[in-house]
Amino acid sequence: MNQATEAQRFDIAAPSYVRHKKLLEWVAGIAALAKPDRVVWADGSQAEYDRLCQEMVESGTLRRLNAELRPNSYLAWSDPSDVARVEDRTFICSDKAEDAGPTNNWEAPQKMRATLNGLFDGCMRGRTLYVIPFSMGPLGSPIAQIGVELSDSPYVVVNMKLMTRMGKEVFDVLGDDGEFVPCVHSVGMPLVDAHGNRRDDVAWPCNDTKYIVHFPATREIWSFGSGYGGNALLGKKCFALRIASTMGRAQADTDGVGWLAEHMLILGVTSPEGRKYHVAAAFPSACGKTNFAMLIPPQAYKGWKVNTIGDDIAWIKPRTDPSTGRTRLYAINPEAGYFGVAPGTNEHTNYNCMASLRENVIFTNVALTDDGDVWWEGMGEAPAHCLDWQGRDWTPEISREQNRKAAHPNARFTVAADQNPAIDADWDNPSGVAIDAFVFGGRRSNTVPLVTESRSWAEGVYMAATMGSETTAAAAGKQGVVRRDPFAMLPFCGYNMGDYFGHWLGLGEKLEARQADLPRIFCVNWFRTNANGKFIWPGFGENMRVLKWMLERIEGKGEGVEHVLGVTPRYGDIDWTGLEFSREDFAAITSIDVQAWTEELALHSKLFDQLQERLPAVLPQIRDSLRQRLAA
Ligand code: SAT
Ligand code: MN
Repeated sequence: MNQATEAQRFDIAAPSYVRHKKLLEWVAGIAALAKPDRVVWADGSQAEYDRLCQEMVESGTLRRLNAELRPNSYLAWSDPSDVARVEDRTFICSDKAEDAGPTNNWEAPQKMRATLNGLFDGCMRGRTLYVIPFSMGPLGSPIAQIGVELSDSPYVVVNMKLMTRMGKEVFDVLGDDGEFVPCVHSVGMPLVDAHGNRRDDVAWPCNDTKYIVHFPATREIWSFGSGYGGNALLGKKCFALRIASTMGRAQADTDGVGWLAEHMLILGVTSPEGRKYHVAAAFPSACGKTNFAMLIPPQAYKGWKVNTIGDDIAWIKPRTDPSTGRTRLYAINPEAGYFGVAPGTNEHTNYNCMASLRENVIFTNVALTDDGDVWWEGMGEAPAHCLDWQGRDWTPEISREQNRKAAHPNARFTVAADQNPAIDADWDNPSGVAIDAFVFGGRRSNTVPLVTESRSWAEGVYMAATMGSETTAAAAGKQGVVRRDPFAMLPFCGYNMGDYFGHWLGLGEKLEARQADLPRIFCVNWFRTNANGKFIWPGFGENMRVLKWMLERIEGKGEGVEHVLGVTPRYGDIDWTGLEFSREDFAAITSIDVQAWTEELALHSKLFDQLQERLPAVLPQIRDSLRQRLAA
């Protein structure tokens, strides 16, 4: 706020409904620093959305798609250098390096602030600074939080409208002095230099220098140089995961328990008898998370229903129901839209997702067909000709000859959640839904069995902490290398990962002491392969069979056997109605190989060594007891 005096000269044109003095000063300070031509306060209306999209069509940032084939939808092609989150440019600037921990990039806050002040000085010259008020979670929900993003990107404004509850109603919740998370974003390409020389804009402005910075102590986010996804839509990974995870942990210092901000989908599943359960599940990227969130049960599972509450992020808090006296964990989806990967999505793998994308969508980096619609690899039959995500001619022949994809592998769609035909009736419930089970899943061609229920909360935390994923051929690096991704949170935890494990353990312990009904914890792996490298488990809707077994366990009816890692179903414990799946195949995806697990436990030790300074002692103890069971 040190620029506030200079800012008094700058007209930030605040509407009369904004009465929050600290917020007004902050906007004035950032405007004085970044020096935009004007300040525009986003109201979140449809008229504003339509106007900004039209402006971006005129400036070349967006293309309007064929109004008959894809009504009210747009396509953006980014700069080829700005196509994904930049983890190596993402910083957690806690006061002490140890609080960020060995898995995060850290720099001293004072040093980083100096860097950012330099980068942001004049970075919006010639552009408009948009003030974007948003709520993560239903407006006014006790679990929700407010953020305000200042951005010079109209693409960010329209995406934030789809992804969050964005608009002027947020100021009613905020009042004169409510708390908000300040988020500052610039694409980092001023249109006027310090001498007043003007340059032409480009379709996708960005900067080779990129910084995605979090200050946990002051709960601030600063992002420079990228207009893409989680780098720029600051409500998502930056706020809802990195900053919110630190908030949930800090709350434990006050109330002894705290809360959780997790990289989890939330689904509701209803049995034919009408019993409803809620599951929160964490998977690293490229493990079918969106498909699981929108699962369609197999035909033979008559009367079973799966509905989506969230596809990516869950905020989870304990609450005691006054009518029953039961303490449980309740979850909300802090987002209001999906920013999902397009390639691979089709009517067969994810019907509900495709149905969500029929209209009112912003596509980014997919291909444009000759009739003005979109296409991506895995959507269906390839068009004879289209323009690829960089606007170049593309045909199946060119693709074969030059090994060139039409859509970027990280091409995305942005769409409001309420377009999902399988949206849950409670997805917008300010109280959240009571979680019955946590599911953790990695991508492992061997070693990890189809499904295991942990024997205790602490063993469940152990399974989640040590989960891993094999790199696929598409990802850089060698195929089949296991990368640890604890809780699928490695790039998203805003503090020391050892402390994060401690927070999970502590929360469970405290709630157990209060006789709370804690969710069961399961670990799954859909990806075991046979000798030919083919997946053995059919996955997709058939995952319902595993889900059903979990629910039976919760109801106290499900049978299973205990093995080294926990409890697992036998062949006869799964309902196979409508699927031919052999005992041999089942044995292949549930077997526990002593040699492989001995090596696996050694890899767990490597992770523990990395985190040793803050690692809760119980985790290596659990590893040792697993080792003993294995040897027995
Ligand atoms: O770009 S996002 O961070 O929103 C999505 C992702 O990379 O997981
Ligand atoms: Mn994600």
